[in-house]
Amino acid sequence: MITSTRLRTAVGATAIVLLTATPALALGPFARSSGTLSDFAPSASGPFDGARARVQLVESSKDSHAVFTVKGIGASANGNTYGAHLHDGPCIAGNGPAALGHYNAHAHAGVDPVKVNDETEIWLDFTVDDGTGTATAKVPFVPKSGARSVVIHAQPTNPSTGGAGDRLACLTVSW
Ligand SMILES: [Cu+2]
Repeated sequence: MITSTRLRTAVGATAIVLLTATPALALGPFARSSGTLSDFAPSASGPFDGARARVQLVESSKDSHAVFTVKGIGASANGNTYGAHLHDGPCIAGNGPAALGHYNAHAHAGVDPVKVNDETEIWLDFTVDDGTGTATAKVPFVPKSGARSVVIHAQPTNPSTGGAGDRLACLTVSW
């Protein structure tokens, strides 16, 4: 008797878990953007002037996968690695601060202390090869909708701090 009851309970619990999980299984791309990069220093020339980029965010269960590609990067940047991240704010040419800080899942969820790493933020550093850079990231959260941006920085991302130097250019991604 007891065994049978326990089994039924276990089956019931499994069914509830599946029902609860269903809304999170909305698979597929939820954010996509492509276009010419916006320049944070329009008066200065740089390797990302006129370069084009594309970003796609895809949800799978509780994870997100991001793919970021930049094309048409100036030859002076070949072989260099640049930090790039999903930022909270919008992409506005000539206005680096408008992009705000990194999108951080702990900050958005009210987790304290906020950890900064490649699982709480979407880091998309890329190395330029023949004018093209590509990066992918997988994180265990789905970023909340908003008018956001991918920001390209002058340096690779420091894994301890998330810093990557000056902001060079950005791409709008809004969903
Ligand atoms: Cu950044």
